[in-house]
Amino acid sequence: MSPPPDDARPAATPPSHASLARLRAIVGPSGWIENRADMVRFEKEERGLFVGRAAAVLRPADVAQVSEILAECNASGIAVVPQGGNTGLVGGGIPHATGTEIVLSLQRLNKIRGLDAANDTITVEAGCVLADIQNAAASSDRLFPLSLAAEGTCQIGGNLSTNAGGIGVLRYGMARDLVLGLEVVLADGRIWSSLKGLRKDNTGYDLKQLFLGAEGTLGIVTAAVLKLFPAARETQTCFVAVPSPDAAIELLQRAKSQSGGSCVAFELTQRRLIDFVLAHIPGTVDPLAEKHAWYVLIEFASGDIGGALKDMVERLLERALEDGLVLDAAVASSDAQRKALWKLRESMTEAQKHEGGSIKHDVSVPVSAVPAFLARATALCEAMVPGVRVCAFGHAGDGNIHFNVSQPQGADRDAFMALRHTMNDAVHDLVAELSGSISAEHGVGQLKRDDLVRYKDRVALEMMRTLKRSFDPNNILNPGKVVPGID
Ligand code: 2HG
Ligand code: ZN
Repeated sequence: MSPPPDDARPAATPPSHASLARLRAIVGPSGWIENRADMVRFEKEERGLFVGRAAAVLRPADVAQVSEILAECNASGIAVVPQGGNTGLVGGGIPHATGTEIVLSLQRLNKIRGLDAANDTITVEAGCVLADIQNAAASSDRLFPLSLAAEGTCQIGGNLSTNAGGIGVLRYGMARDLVLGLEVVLADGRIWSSLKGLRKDNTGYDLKQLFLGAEGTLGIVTAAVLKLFPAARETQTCFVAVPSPDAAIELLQRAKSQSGGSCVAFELTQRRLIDFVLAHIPGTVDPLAEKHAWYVLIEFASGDIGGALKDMVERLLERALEDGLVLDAAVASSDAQRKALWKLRESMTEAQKHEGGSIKHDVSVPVSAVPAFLARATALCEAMVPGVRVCAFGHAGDGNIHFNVSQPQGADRDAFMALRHTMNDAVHDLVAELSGSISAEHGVGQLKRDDLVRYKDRVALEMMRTLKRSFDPNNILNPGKVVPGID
């Protein structure tokens, strides 16, 4: 099916010298980058899959400057590509190759505006690095639970704009579930300031949800009020060998029902990822003496320090071992051991880069369908390209699998990557058959925009286009991203 025709929104035009001069005057010399060498890092994603060209990179110092920039761009028809830590994987923060768009980096809006411990909230600006927010929460004996491998670099504005997931979704939900209030600059420069820390507010539409996961196509998130949770007093982290994905899902059910809500992470991986990590990431060690086909990294956390959590985990693993759901397990007995277990998991993306081309699928299916998905998707890809090395891992506790496929050893990288679309379509068709989603947590960006036509409900797409046109009639906000049929 081809995308519906563009209904003639005005295309973004190259900025005139006069517009560029006005934009430069808004941000001043410290917020303006125009020379090629300094712009390059804002124009490409780390994997090199998306490489664009910007007319200029603007680094505003505050929300007032963001507002002035958008007012100018809206009046002059200049397209704006908002960007956070540039750790995305779908080309959402990368300008097109036309050189007509400006990149709007939010990195200088990096203040923590306040923390209300009694209300369990923190108010942060879009450019705050995720790890800095976690640390600020921890220093007030609180937890900000959004956690993902890029947390030392990614920025909260990007996390919210892509509705990031990560390892804590099972217990705490996605980024959109962690937001109580937002400050957003609209396409025409108006500032919508709704930085309330309320858990109950039934005064009509929940407008903030429109901007969460919208990848900057409806407005630019400049600040947010985020939920905090009690800090954990005791943590149990287990690296568990299981005979199959079916056993893993059965173990998940037991972990959830027997742990009184303390199961915070449940990450599944096949052995190949562990081999890749051990081969390429210095300082990593295999936690178990023997090799097994599948593993889960499970973490439990509790506010209680009485040892009950440890006892519960021991009982759970013992019974699962007796019942054949678990083959072997290592439980971290120190913070250093815990970190070593998580390092294995967090290094998986990096380790795959050393094994040549990788065709990625960030997909979700109902948790109950994870084993069937893994078996069928593996068979499908192995039949399509004999010798491919399936690297399936991810957040099985919430049904999100990173089904990445590494090229056969010694194969030509470009020839393998040329199969990307064919393989994506086959895997995504299977995901659709299993009532899943073709983008679980990495977003849509440029990569999956046109795939939405094939997989997303027609009425849903019509509503998305209606929203886009009404919030951004001149199509200046991240054009060509997320919403198919509006260019
Ligand atoms: C993770 O869970 C990230 O580690 C990246 O979402 C997944 O490499 C990937 O495809
Ligand atoms: Zn992930």
